[in-house]
Amino acid sequence: MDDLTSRLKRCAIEEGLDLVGVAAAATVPGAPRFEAWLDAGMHGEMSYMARTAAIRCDPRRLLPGCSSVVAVAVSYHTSWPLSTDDGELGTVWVSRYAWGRDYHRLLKKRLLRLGRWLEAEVPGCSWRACVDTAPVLEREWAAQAGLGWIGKSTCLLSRKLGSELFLGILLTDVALSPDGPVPEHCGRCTACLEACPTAAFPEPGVLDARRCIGYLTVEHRGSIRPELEPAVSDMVAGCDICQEVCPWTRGAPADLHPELQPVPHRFRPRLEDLERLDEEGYREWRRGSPLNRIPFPAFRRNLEVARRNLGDVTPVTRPSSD
Ligand code: B12
Ligand code: SF4
Ligand code: SF4
Repeated sequence: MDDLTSRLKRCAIEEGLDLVGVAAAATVPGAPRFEAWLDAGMHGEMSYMARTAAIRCDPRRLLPGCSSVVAVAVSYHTSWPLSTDDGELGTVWVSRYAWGRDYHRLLKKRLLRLGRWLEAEVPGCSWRACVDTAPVLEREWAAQAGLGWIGKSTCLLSRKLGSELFLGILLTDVALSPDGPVPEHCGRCTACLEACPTAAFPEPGVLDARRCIGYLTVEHRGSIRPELEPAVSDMVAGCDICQEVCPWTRGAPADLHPELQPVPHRFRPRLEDLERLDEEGYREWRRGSPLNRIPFPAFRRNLEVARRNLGDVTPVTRPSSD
């Protein structure tokens, strides 16, 4: 590894990023898999995925002259209860990724500082920081950069940190020393495939987004198909099950970042309290989180599904007998 690459990696760790690796920019090896996924319509209503397919398959189309892809990850794994643990009666589940601060902003800020550091070292270089919303296949690049492997759950997993990771990418025209991919360590495990409540994996490593609760509660507009409703259970924003059952995630170190710890009102909120929120109240409830991808009507739909699944579970306050 050259000196610039090792200093860049040190800077990334000092900025609060847990994992960092480098890949050489090229057409992504998984491009045919991605195209097959689109052709099968598994992206559902996420038409932006198909619209930007060509750019997603080659980062040099996003940053002309791109030579290196720096992939970073931050762990959001916490020691707080699992979605399948018994919760207090009448409460619902908000996915772990939305408990703390918005990861888009958090990672972007850290990546922007990393980009500025690189620019100070190599004046005139070009770079671009991407978190989630840019047309980049982030998991693929994280795997190419050796951060971990792509598991049967389709998540990027690290032996050190499990899969509850937020990913970010820094594209640059600076030639850095690439890391190679690491071997996969799923072995014979199939826990994620078996645990998925909506059977969203047509085969290991392929996710039909149209069946995923992460899609149905966040990206999908309109009503949820009645046959999938019971499996959505009490989940009103995202789903954690395929990661919570993963042995690598279960054994991972927890609570690495105080800023990603749950704010109390997003950990197992009471359904009744959420049902009372008007649009303004909803905006306040989700403020600072990544939940702005769920518009109010879709959130109300999620609450209605949870209400049908939970039934009338509001605890009754009885007059005292003494
Ligand atoms: C669209 C999207 C979704 C969709 C579709 C998910 C999917 N699996 O495709 C929905 C809404 C369902 C979703 C759900 C979730 N998402 Co999402 N999502 C994205 C987004 C915007 C694009 C993903 C994408 O391109 N999908 C298309 C598929 C085909 O691509 P892919 O999964 O990356 O697979 C490629 C490679 O993995 C490769 N590949 C797969 N297997 C193998 C095996 C081998 C051997 C090889 C060589 C290659 C290979 O082939 C594919 C084509 O290149 C990314 C951000 C980004 N810009 O990348 C976040 C992202 C993938 N999501 C993320 C998260 C956290 C989630 C949720 C946990 C949120 C939640 N709690 O509800 C769930 C997890 C569900 C799951 N099991 O994947 C994280 C993933 C972190 C991680 N550790 O992997 C990302 C990276 C966002 C971020 N910046 O942190 N998501
Ligand atoms: S996030 Fe939930 S619904 Fe989606 S694939 Fe994983 S277990 Fe299945
Ligand atoms: S649960 Fe098992 S099969 Fe699924 S991603 Fe984790 S190790 Fe791989």
